[in-house]
Amino acid sequence: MLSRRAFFLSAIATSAATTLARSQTEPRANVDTGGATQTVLRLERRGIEVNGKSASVYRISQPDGTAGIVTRSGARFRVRVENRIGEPSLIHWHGLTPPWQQDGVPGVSGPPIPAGESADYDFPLRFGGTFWMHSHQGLQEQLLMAAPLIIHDQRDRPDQQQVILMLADFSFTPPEEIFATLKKGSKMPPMAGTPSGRSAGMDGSKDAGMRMASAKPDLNDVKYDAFLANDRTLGDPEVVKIEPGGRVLLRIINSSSMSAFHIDLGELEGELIAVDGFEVVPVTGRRFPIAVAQRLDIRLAIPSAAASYPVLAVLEGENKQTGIVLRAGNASIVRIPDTAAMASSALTLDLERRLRAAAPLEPRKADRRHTLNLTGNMATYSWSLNNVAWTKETPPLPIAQGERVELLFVNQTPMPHPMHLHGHEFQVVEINDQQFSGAVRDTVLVPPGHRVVVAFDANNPGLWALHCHLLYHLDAGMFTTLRYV
Ligand SMILES: [Cu+2]
Repeated sequence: MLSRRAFFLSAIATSAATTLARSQTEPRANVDTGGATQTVLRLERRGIEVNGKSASVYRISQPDGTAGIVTRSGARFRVRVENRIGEPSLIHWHGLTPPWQQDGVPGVSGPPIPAGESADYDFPLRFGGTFWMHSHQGLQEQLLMAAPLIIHDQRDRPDQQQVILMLADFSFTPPEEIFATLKKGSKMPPMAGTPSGRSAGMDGSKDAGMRMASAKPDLNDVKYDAFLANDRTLGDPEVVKIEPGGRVLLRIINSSSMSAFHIDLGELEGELIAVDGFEVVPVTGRRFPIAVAQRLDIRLAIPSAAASYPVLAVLEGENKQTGIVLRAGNASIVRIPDTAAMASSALTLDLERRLRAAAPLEPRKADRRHTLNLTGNMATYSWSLNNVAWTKETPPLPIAQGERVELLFVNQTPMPHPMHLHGHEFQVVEINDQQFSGAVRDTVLVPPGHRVVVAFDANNPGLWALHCHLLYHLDAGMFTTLRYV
């Protein structure tokens, strides 16, 4: 008799892009499929309250209500996704390196899961760290179709409490309407020509419509109604009990569609030990930038007196903030306003330049380099790579198995773009022509006028997405694929 797993693996082996085993949705969890446990993740609608108003959003959770997955390195990622939202969906395992057919990008890795059906996933987890999952279908991510994906490994210490902080931007306006407004040139000022080469020289035009009055460069296309930390605002923040004198590992995930933040640890000094799941030589500080889709692992040593410690995220270029409160002992909780005293600056690469991978790629000359000019036109809200807005007919960039590949991102627009490569971890090796052995990660910020080079080993053959992780830029076509099959 063919087990489900054997069926799944043979399906993968014998056909190409439509291989996800499908079955009718059934109400069951943790199905034992021949020795290893399968985790069920349900895509569902749910109601939340934001600023006293109710909203209908999505969730990715196990039957017991747990959002996302916590697992361990070396285990298999054995998951069934049940689509219960009444429309097609597909979930991407951000930062993982599955076989390409299980990567969760509709039209690239495979078709979306139809309403009422499910798909099975099964692949080994090569490494641990802080990852996340989100819909790659349409604009579902804006409606919070995202969840943590935490993989424990030998770095986890028994004496440290883990606290997940998931950031999101929220609007009561439906995402399709947000996108339509962005595309309506009338509401947007024309883009002020091509950038002069430095972010400081960019004179971000101000707009009374969708965009907030912004610092330079052009930031925050979308005017959001709220910024969420673990689904809540500072009006009613999550309060996490921690041990006075204890250790905390903050796992911060920026699951926002469009918003970057400065993490503000207040009076606590933190030690940044990993970015996008990969270890870095520790960097201590009280403020750390986090672009869209990036993750930060920050270790905190909590003083022994009872006290409460807000962990805030301040929107880049503005004073809006969100966050959670760590409460050590019976400290009182002070109400924190949702605006900071001062507007923050735009994110820079100052920290990125200082980061050093704890385990860098083996030194090696690149076999191939692809240049990706980040291009676009704000007036028509068109975004592209090398002036091509992606369609299914766009030819993939060629690479070959075994190669060391470099990607040079050149940002020719007045907006920052967080660039994400699927299925591979890369190392940041050059910023503005300065070479260094930077962080290993999966998403790198490319500010206006900057040139950033990342390197990776082509060790996971397939058809892979490469794109800006700002949701409306991605949807507008700032996307391409790499292929080696
Ligand atoms: Cu972008």
